[in-house]
Amino acid sequence: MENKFKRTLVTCALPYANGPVHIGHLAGVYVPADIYVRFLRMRGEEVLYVCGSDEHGVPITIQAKKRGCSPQEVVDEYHHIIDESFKGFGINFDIYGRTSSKVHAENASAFFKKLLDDGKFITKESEQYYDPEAKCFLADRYIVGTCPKCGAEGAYGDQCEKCGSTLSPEELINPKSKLSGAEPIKKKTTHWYLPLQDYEQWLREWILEGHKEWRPNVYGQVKSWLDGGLQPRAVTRDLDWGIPVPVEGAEGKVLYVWFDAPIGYISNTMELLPEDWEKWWKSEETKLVHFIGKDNIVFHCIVFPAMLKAYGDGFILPDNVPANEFLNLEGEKISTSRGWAVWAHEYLQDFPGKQDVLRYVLTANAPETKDNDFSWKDFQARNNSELVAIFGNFVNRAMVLTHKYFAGVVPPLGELQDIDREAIGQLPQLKESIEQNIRAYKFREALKDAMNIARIGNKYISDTEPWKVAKTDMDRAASILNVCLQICAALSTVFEPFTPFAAQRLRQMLDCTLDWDKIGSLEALAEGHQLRPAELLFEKIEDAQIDAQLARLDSIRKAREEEAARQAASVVAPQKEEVSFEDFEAMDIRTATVLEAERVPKTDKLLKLTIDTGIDHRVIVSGIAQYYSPEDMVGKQICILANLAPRTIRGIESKGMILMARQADGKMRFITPSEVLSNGAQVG
Ligand code: B3M
Ligand code: ZN
Repeated sequence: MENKFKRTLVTCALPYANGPVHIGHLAGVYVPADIYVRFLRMRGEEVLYVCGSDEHGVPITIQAKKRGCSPQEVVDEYHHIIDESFKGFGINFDIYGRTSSKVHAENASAFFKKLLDDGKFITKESEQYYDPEAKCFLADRYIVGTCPKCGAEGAYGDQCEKCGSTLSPEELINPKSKLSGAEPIKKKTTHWYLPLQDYEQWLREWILEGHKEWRPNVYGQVKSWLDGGLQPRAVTRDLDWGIPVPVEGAEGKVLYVWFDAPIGYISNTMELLPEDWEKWWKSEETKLVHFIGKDNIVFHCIVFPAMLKAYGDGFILPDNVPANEFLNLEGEKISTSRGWAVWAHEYLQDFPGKQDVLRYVLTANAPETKDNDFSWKDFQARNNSELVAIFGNFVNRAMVLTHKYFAGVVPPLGELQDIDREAIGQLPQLKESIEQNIRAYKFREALKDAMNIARIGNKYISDTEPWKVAKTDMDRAASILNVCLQICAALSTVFEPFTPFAAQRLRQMLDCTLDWDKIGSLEALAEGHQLRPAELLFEKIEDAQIDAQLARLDSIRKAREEEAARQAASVVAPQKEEVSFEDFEAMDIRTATVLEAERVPKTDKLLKLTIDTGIDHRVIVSGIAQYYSPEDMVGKQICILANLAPRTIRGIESKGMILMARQADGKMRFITPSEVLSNGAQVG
């Protein structure tokens, strides 16, 4: 570790307690953070690992309203589910706190108060939407209307989920309050703002000059925010869920969730270490690293640092913010509201004991530099052809053969041959590369290095064939298996950050401990050391399990398509221009019965219908073959416009038109009287 630092404080974005966490969260934030923390700990460094639930914010209040319960009940439920999911994946924070805690309320409130007293805020009066029926101001999410960009109904005041546009409530067409359905009115309100523009120069120097090593996506986002010019940012809201603004007369106002949440990192540290927390937050010897997703970059690189800078008092700033891009699922954006996700807690139920597989796949495929895709087929392939066929297979062969020929005792190492030296000789460099990559937050690369050690082992045992050698030369077989077991020991250490459950099982089998220094040496396991029985490290994942997951996603996709079709069908065309009674009277609409029907040759759409109009038998050509077959039509009573000027269609004279109703999704049906009437009855 750079000698400037003595310890590392790792924070993970606080998940909103309004839903469970899914693979996007795991891949973006928690698995990489966990790899980093496990690695540093394995190297004997002092690390504090802090997370917790983010329990404020408008979506939580919306969900509570929907369910008819209190916001506290919503966050209690999800706090628990999320906490359990993390533990299930071996992500063991030193503290998993909550922003609804008393410690946090006091800390965030005091933080605000100090900034206020030190004159770090400005206040501004603005006009905001207010619900005159519910008698409260409306957060952007509480206002819905027609999207000005794509025309979709139900767009929110901050975003249209249909076309993805970012909106402001003023842009919505026909805005309505989600609370009461009332049309919102504009009302004046006062809020506190942090004048971010005052920190612009300082941010430029600190990040753009001082942290060119940050990931390009993070650095680039920061640069474009700074180049765009910073604006004062409101740190309070009119809302009844959150930490009350500690100012007299500010009833009905709370701290904005993005003001209180990052302070939550500090509060959670205080809760864990009431006496000792400042050592982690106010010492230049602490390296602070924020693991987050890309949508949180501005808050962690601009807003929170500006808050800490404004506060002063020795708070440190992040040394790095390794934000990931997004993970898609089967080619589509993960969406909590549409259910398009793989939930962490469901995975743990569906794939018991296979936490490592998901950790492995999410790391191998991590969206470190660009958005990436998770697919179940890839998940299965990586398990079956990498974890099982390479890592697991190598370890299993080495263990089983040692038990078979040497009663599970590490056999003696004889004179080394070139092939042995070559295999073992590659390990120190890979070990070095793993370390460098992890310290540079390149976890995909680090995992590749680790997997390469398994590949080396697997190739070595295949090339040396100790099961054959044992028939003629037991001493040589002993040497080969000794080398194999040294590689197994290396694997049990290098995989600790990535697949901690398997790594631990492997150490149990080998009866060894984590030992970074011994990787690549021939002394990780001493001759004569007794091994425990061999167990399989990984198991094949069968098609049936994958098919079940795909079927679940398919049903979500179908349900969504059906819903979209229903929505499209429910759109109603606007009323046409006014007509006079005489115009209507001029149309001769009457009942008729279809006598004969046939397709018009060489067309897809046309039927030739012979009908009894009560006046005559005549032919009408109608474009309804997509909706009705000739058999469907014969005998049906319909309505026609009888006096439409005749037209010749495909050489057939058509006299009149069948009345059809057309839905917005294109579906058409003919109009029929509610009971059979005599033909030629006039409609009007
Ligand atoms: N609650 C996570 C999110 O945007 C957000 C992070 C807060 S970290 C201080 O999903
Ligand atoms: Zn839109």
